[in-house]
Amino acid sequence: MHDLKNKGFATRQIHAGSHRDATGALCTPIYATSTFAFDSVEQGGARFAGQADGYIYSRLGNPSLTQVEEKIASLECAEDAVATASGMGAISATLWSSVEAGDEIIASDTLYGCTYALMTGGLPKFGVKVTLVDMTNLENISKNLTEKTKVVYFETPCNPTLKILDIVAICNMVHDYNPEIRVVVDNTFNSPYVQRPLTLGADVVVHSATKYINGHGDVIAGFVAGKKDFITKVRMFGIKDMTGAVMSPFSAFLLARGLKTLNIRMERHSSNAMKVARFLHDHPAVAKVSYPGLEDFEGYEIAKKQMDLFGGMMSFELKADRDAVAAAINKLQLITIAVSLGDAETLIEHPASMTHSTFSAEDLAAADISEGLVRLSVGLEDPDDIIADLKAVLDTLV
Ligand code: LCS
Repeated sequence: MHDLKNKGFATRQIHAGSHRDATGALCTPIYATSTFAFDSVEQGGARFAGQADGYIYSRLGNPSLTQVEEKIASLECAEDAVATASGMGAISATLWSSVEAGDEIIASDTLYGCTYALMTGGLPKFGVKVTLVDMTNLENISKNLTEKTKVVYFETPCNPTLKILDIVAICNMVHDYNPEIRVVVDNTFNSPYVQRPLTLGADVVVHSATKYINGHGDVIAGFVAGKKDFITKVRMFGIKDMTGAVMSPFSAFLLARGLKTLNIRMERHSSNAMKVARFLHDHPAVAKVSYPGLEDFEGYEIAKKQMDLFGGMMSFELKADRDAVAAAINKLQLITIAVSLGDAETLIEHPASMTHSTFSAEDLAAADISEGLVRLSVGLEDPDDIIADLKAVLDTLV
């Protein structure tokens, strides 16, 4: 294969991981096989002992998965990456590979609802202490660091409030305290085209590839990217033994197809979102818009520093009570009411009753997820049509 090391992002998103088989097929086939034949018992033994290259069984590796793993490693500027069955598979395999009973995790207080459930309801059952803090104030992290801290975990922008956390500042502070602490960043809201946390000091990146990486709303998938040793541990322990969260070859095929247009999609998601955010910002029915590209948004300066674009996600609050907010959302014609994000279709949801319904009332308040908060994943439709759909409904509220 062509040496891609010094090639641009667009070239790598298309060509990285592409290994032509004997037929010369342009696109990597779907290797629909659970197991792989050995030439002899001895060869099988050598492969299991890690002394010989080659595939063994598809829970440990498969050529369709290798292709997208190499693409994500290249795009995230990582030594290695491993594909998982879902974003939650990536997060849980990463954490099971990082902590044991008695260890501590410091996590952001604003997280995707199921990550929050894992942190507050799952890991503590196995003797892992998880402390949730507002990471916009570094002191909240530093005062909780102990010799038992193994992982510092956050998303930026955070789901669903779009709060921005300073990757460089957090990594420097944590690694100054102890370079062994693993800083894990969930890069789902951005994709590697928009932000590359490993180049900013993070140790591990996790993704729900269900979102922008695939981009077409037809797959559940995830990735973990980082140093080779750790990714091998996630593959051979976190996935093989602990979660079994292996990606299917068909999902890998769809991801390879989606990734070929990642840069173009992210450019358009971002330019559409900027237009929608400006419209919402100026509408009298809207109390507040949280979009990283708006100059009066609290996270704007840090976002400008660490994100190459401002992405397709935003949240906003209406000057209306919960029932009026729900009634307004229910009247939209083009925009679809759905969880998930990063698809071609514009999706809208109400975090307090949908994606973040796992949060306790106190934690909803701590994370600033109000009853009036609405989250919007701006799609790839004509921006004027997205705005017209919102305007027709918002105008009825003033
Ligand atoms: N991380 C983030 C930031 C997410 O938004 C999600 C899913 C996950 C991890 C988990 O990924 P999955 O296992 O679903 O591939 N977020 C969703 C959301 O906001 N609405 O529906 C799913």
